[in-house]
Amino acid sequence: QAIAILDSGVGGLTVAKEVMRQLPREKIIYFGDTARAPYGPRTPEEVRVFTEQIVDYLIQYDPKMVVIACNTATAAALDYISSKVSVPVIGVIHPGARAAISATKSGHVGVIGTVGTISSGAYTAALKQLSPYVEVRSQACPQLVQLVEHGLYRSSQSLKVVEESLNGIKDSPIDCLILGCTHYPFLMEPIQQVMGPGVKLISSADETAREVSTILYDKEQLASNDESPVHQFFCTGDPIMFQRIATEWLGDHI
Ligand code: DGN
Repeated sequence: QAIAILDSGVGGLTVAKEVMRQLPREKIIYFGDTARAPYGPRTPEEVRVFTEQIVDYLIQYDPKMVVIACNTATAAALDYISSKVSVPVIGVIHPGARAAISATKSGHVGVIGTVGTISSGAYTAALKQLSPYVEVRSQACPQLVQLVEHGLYRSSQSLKVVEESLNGIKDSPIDCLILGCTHYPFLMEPIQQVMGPGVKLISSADETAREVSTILYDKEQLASNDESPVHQFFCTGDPIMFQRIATEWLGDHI
């Protein structure tokens, strides 16, 4: 049985890569809804419907768990999807919030994400639930996802777009910044350059992969095969662009 991982596009590959690193025996079925990305500007209802369609598709493959590797879809649909399917379903917001709370020293945490994620207030709620006195500064960065979906994250244009997008948060007194969109780790370098060395960037990928591992361990469902698993990838848009980005990011031909 595989672990199903889904996103609006290539962003969830940042989570898939970490799951592959921490759990190399696990088979992954990845779904990127590239034809309908970005999800950020869509209404929560629409994102919920799309997420449900993808999960219904993936459930045919009988996965042992589902990872909603998209913050926008986590904010809009995690509770609904969890109540619908019988296997464990996890999102990326709580793992990201946990990682930030353990990293911050000053208690001032920044969050960047899509319009959908930031306006849902899901990060602020998750952070305050863990640590009531944490100060949260949030900023929506709607331009960044398309940079990644179009394969332009290594282009000279990306630093300029990142600089503009972070204008509202770069001078705030935070000591860590949650990359609250799974596409953003593709832009780790320009984001770090703009924020400066004093701000630690938090990707929810590591912590999410750890949660996958804990759940499978507790349920005694960790894979025990000796041969390397063969992963499967699905996308709804241009498969050539998806394959190019996935191959580059995962460092392995897919
Ligand atoms: N990668 C997704 C997220 O984490 O929110 C969303 C990107 C998008 O579709 N806008």
